[in-house]
Amino acid sequence: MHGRPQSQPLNVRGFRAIGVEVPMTFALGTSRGAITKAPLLLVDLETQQGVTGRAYLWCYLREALPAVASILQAVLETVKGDVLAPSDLSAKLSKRFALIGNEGIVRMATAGFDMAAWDALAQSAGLPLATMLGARPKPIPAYNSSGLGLMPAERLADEAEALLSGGFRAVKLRLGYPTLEDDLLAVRTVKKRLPPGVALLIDYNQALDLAEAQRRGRALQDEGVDWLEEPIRHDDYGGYATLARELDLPIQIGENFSGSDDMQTALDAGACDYVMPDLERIGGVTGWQRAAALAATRRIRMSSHLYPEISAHLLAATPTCHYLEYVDWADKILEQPLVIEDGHAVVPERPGNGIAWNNAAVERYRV
Ligand code: SMN
Ligand code: MG
Repeated sequence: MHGRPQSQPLNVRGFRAIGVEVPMTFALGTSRGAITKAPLLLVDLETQQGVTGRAYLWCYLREALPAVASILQAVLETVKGDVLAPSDLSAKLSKRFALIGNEGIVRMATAGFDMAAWDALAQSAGLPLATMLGARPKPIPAYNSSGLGLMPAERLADEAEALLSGGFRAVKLRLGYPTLEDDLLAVRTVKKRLPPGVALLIDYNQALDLAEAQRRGRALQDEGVDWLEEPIRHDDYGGYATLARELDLPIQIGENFSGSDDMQTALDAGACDYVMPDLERIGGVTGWQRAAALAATRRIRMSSHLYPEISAHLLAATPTCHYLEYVDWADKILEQPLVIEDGHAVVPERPGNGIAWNNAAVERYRV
């Protein structure tokens, strides 16, 4: 025998889960309410061999942190001692949780386990996660989504400009103001300040009904925006199909796909032009790969939702890679935050997904 020693399988030993609330540089006003602090559950997956896999879960509400941590305990009871084989354990866990349902916080917990499991595997192989999935780390086009929430129009232009530092050539603006005229004012205010060639993406966070989405969509399609995200309730795929047929504006959905089955249903319905799955809802790295395969066979452009650190690795291995959604919301608790260069995410070359905690910051923001 020559070359490297054979790698050992890893076995699940336990979890550490710590809830933090990290102040955000820019408050995020959405049509569903404002967020000023990022409620993150930091997950350490310990293996019997001493390798620790890491991931964080964006929990939307502070109150969800202990709930997700508690489901992680039920995950542990199911997989403790098992060989760390994410696809196998994803099947085992979905069987275990079939009665409560593989949705919501159950899905978040199992996805967090899956993400951390892939990190541990990549670390033990000495490879960046992207390479474990078959790709070289490469620069991923990113848009800055860290701000531009709903706010008084006079503050929008300065914030749009601030979001361009790092060389971003795309930003996302939240809409869903009380009237179409307010939405148009926000778009025009931001467009006026953005240099030519910078893409503007708009996100309604499900604010409208179908008739109002048709009306606002028709008005917005002449404003030079590059996608229209979640104008109506996330699972109304019939309504989305109508919008996708009628509007010239590309329809973007996906942050609420619960597993790749939802994505398949949406694509079968002709609900959208682009997709943007969210790691904790699509089912972690394992679920993402299934979604990426669906997008590839249908030649649909695929972007990420949140989790820029892990998503960068995944998009490197996604054949129809479109945009990485960049947010800086975890930067303060990471030892090495994701680097943006010339508007692109730099996929780190270090083994694993590249996540390590800044322990002093974790103590400061712990809840
Ligand atoms: C969003 C993300 C996270 C919290 C609230 C809203 C938004 C997005 O839908 O796509 O960034
Ligand atoms: Mg969105």
